[in-house]
Amino acid sequence: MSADAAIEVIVGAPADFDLDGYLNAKDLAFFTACLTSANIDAAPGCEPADLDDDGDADLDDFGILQRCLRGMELQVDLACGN
Ligand SMILES: [Ca+2]
Ligand SMILES: [Ca+2]
Repeated sequence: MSADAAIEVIVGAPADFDLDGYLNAKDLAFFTACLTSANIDAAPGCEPADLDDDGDADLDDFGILQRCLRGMELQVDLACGN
């Protein structure tokens, strides 16, 4: 029961690209590797970095990531991207 609850927390967390339940330097590294200019399609494999779902991985998406960034010790807040 508790294992299911833990999985529920991790799945769907905005910007937690490696799905470890934390938004930290590893997720930031993934995003910065995918960062492009506005209106340029995200590179193959970089689709998760398109946090606002408009096809690119730009500074708008980074703004969402920044609101979610909490460091190594805290689990991501599922509502942080709203
Ligand atoms: Ca993560
Ligand atoms: Ca985007």
